Amino acid sequence: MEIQRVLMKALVVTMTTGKRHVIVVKLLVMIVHCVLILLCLTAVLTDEETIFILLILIDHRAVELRVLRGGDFNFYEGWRRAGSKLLLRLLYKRMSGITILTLAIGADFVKYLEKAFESKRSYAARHGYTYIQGGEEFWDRSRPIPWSKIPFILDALGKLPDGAIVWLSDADVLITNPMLRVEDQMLALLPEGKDMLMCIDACGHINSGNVLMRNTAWTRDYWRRVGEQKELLYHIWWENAAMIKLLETVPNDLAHTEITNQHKRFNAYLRGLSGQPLWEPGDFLVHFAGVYDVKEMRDLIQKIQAGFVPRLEM
Ligand SMILES: [Mn+2]
Repeated sequence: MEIQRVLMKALVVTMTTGKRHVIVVKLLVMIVHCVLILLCLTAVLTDEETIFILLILIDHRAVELRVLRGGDFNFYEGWRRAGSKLLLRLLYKRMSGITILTLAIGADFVKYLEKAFESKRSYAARHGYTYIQGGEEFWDRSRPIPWSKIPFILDALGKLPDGAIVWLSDADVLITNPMLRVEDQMLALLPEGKDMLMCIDACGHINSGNVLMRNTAWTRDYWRRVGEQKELLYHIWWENAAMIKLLETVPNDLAHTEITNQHKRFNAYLRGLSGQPLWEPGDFLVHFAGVYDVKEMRDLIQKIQAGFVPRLEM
């Protein structure tokens, strides 16, 4: 709030002095504008503050140009249009660069995991990510519920632009350190030429609970084919089993996928094989993989948020 007040004051000063044709004032105005633009490009301000400031800046420059050009209205309008277009492009880059997808189906599930969803909602707001929580509209009742992730993912990938970064995160995932960014915890591990990041978890398996993807033709096709693995419909790992099967049998799918063993960085557990690092306070998130009772998950969330470090039996 304090920063917003300072910015508003700076804007008022530039607005009222900008028309004086004094070179020093002009220079100061330019510097203030540059600082404001830099601020807008970082994540210090909320999206609303950013839009507000940039629109005023564009308008101010447009008015100034109009004065300089002797009231050429077309030029003024053209500048405004071009400025708004640039602004939208900049904001798009900042705001919708990363999308978090979480599917939550079932009244009990939604109720008992509310703190986990809230952790993602506030996490996304803090970093300017988009959080999309899918619900029963994606429920494919012909299959066990986890398979409904696929229509949910395909719907989101179909709407997002090519190249968008998407983090698919299970409902049983709690963000425990919101200061850490997806860019550092996950995106940094995904090489330029690959489209999907998964990890081998603390139990030694490739796990689909937290997956980072680029929205590409391959990614959309891969998920469509995951959904076609009907012989695995009742496998205890559901769609995770179908994902692994494709990675094991289709070399091109494996070539597009980065598999890391750094599970603690973005898919930490409360249990694992001996010697594997487990979730600790300060870690990015905790995933309650293999816990099938939602009340148990709720109790674990409460314990963790109260500062405890619970462990589960293998
Ligand atoms: Mn899970």
